[in-house]
Amino acid sequence: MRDARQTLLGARPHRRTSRLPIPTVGIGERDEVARFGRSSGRSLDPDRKVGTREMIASPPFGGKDRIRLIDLLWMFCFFWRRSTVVYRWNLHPPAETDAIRSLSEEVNVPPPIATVLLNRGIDSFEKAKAYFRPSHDLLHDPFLMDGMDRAVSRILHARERGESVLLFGDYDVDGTNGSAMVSLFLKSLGLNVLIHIPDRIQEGYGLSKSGIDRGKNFGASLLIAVDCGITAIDQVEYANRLGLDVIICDHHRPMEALPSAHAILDPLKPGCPYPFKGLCGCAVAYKLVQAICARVPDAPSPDEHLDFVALSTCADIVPLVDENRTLVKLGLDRINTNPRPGIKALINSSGLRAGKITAGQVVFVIAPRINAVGRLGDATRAVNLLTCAVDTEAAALAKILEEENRNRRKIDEETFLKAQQLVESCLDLEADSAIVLHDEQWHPGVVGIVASRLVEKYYRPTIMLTTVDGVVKGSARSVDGFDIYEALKRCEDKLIQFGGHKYAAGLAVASDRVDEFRQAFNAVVREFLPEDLRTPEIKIDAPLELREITPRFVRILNQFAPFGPKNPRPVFVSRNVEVAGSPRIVGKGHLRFKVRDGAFTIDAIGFNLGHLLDRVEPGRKDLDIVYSVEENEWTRPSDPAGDAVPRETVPQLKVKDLK
Ligand SMILES: [Mn+2]
Repeated sequence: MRDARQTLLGARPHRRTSRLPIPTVGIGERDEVARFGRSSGRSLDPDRKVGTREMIASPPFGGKDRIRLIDLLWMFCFFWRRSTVVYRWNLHPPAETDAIRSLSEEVNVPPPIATVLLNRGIDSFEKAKAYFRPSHDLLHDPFLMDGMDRAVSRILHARERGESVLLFGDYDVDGTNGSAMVSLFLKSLGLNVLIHIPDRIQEGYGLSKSGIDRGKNFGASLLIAVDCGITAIDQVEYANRLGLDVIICDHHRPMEALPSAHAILDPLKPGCPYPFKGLCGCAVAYKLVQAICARVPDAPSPDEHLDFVALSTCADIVPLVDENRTLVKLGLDRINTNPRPGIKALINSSGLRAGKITAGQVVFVIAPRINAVGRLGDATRAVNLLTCAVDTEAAALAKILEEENRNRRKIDEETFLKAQQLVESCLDLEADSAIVLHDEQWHPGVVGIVASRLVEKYYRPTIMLTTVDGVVKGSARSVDGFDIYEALKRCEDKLIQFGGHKYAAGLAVASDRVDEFRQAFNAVVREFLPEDLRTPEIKIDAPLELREITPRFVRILNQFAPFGPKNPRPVFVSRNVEVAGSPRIVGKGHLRFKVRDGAFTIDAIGFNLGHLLDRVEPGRKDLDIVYSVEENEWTRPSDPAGDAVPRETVPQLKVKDLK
């Protein structure tokens, strides 16, 4: 029962709307666009603004023209549909029935929830309690981190002697929050602090000699690096020569040789016995703060800095398990009950609702704003906001971030369109396993974000390169499961420099070796990217009958938050459900419909799934859907914004795919 109109609606190219904030990451961070957003398939004209309503309301063509148009649309639809990314549905192997039953009874949750818990390694009452009620006692002893003793003693020594400290942070959320936190903390101990955040374009990532010189002129005799430094062998040497001791708080992978720092805190350092390896840079610095507080009787509680740790942990896309989950939970509670002026201002200026901030909002709304200033200019502007103690000043500083984020989005959009043209015109999408693009004009601040968006769209390891001072530099982003750092390592002889993580890395190539590198990288990806990682996967926790979605079920599911990598929102599959009512397209290509199971009916929304409209035929009874359960909150439009407004929440299915 598809008429031309519905085919047209269904065939509309779709993409993530430009209004949705795009997560932004720098070197060494995992971008979660692919995880949170939808792959948009291969749209031919993504910025098509032809409103479907316009076309329906005024068909300017009749007779022959009309047939031809419909044919064209049909061909277009066929081509486009064929090239849409297809997902693998991967159902988690079911746990033992006995285990499900006993955990379900012990924790007093419905069996499907017990199944999800078991999938995540939570198999006892104690573990479930720790999971649902993360608290301070789950934080590890900071002194388990190798080098902690030396770091603490050196800082206390600096305090006694009234030394000045140079704080050297990275320009992303992790680095700026970490610097803001350590700076406020050291100042509260009475130390003199200068923060230096390197300029992304002039100085690049990590410790720089010019920054060290600045610290020397300030009179610093101690340098603390936050979220960088683990590979800065020459720079640490240089600082030592100038008479600065160095303490490194980092979480990036060390190389074989370590810098000659006074103390190195990095859970990934070989031999470091710290039990959790997934901390972000700011969290490593927080462990230092915690350790100092344990040694100084009059120190303020380290808790007041957990808001910084929560923002960094969410933004840096580290796994939200173990200690990270506790840090984020406690930090978000703080942001939601007692936010500091800078964070409050940022929440207000970005249009979020204070008191309800989630990990997802940090990733998609707050983090891009903090990152924007470092992408387009001086990231110290973010530190100034984060450390600001006065509400009115904070509001003015937050405006700057808002403005720069708008600028960043514009550049990002233009770069993406250009990159996309290059892919469509120069690349053989069948034969090329990877994408390596270079344009001298691209803004170095956005190449990482654009690489992520290309991964989302074309689903293959992607490198975006630009030219800075005659050197070709850029960012690499990977697909799920493929270690792009290792891939770059295999092309090491073609590179000047590279560094980062499994999913995101930075690199520099000599300008006359780009083609050579492109071929080498493509060959490595062709050889080492297994077939099953070439299409995106939807991980499904458990099958579910729709009628099991009771208000209590939804309440328990919400307690799985904060959600993030390694702790995603639970995903269920329901088979043979009935389509109820009349499915329709809403917004920019989103699919809205209802599904029914006996007498139970529930709303469903599929973001960017408008092209699947013809699969949800009204009355169809054998629809298979994969979804998470979320609450849709309604505010009556006539009510003024404010917390006293009565709001209704209705559970709905957020559909990820359907068959
Ligand atoms: Mn980091």
